[in-house]
Amino acid sequence: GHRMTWQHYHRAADMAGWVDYLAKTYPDTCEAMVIGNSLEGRPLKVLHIKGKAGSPAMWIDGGIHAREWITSASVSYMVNELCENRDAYSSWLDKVDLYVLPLANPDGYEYSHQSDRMWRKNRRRGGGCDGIDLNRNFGYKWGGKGASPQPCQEIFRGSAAFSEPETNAIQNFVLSKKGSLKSYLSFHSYGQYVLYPWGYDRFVPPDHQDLQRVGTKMANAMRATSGLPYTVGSSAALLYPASGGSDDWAKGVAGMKYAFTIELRDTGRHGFVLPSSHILSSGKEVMAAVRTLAQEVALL
Ligand code: 0X9
Ligand code: ZN
Repeated sequence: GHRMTWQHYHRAADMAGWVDYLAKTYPDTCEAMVIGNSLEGRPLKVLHIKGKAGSPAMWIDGGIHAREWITSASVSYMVNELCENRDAYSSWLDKVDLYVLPLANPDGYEYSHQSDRMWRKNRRRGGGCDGIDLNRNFGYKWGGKGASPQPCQEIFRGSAAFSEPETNAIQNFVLSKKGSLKSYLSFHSYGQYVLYPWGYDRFVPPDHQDLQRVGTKMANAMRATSGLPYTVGSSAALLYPASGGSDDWAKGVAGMKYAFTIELRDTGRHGFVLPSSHILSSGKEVMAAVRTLAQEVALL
């Protein structure tokens, strides 16, 4: 059969094949869906981990930024664990529907394996420079602070909101489930932060106290598994203003109360080039964060 190890980082085709394997092996609880294709034609594979009928739903993604390998590996670890050992998690897993996209930017991810380890954007071909920052391409306050109109910048926003097939596929899928989706959780690296909107500027939404409370619970749960500290706060205040992010769109347009970006480890020693020996322990942190958020979503 198919086996995934957590000793090293896997390639895009491997990760997609293995989402299919989980769905085939656990058809009652885990379902594979293709929500679209990347620019270069790679499938955007979502694993639906089913709860009881009518449960509130959660969206989770990793790998929006190509070089942030730990995010896709950790999210993959989580879906593997939940599908293979479902009974151990049924106390909370029964109460939510999870839709998980471990690799949102497969083209960029492959490019970061084959050509440029520090690649961030997707692989849209441009006149002078290639690539669009998918986390500046979502359609809430698109083109505002911290996003560039210049193709050669790392934070190039693209020609219009949702101009890219990767962001557009997420938009279409999320909007098609607008009634049931209650949370949006995007995994990035690095820095060890739990971030909530807004990212576009230094304001907070009216329910920011709920976001701070749930964010703190997630950070505490992550720390309880690994000992690593995570700092909680609103994006623009804690990091920098950056508009067109997935989390802002999830809250501002798609109407999800709990929108978070979690920046996984580390705090800069290795940065984006985190050794693969961290996959297992980072995956357990991701599990803890998702479990904590699921318990809150179940209460909504
Ligand atoms: O700048 C980003 O897109 C994220 N940091 S990263 O180092 N992974 O690139 C932070 C995004 C926070 N959310 C928003 N600004 N909306
Ligand atoms: Zn990122």
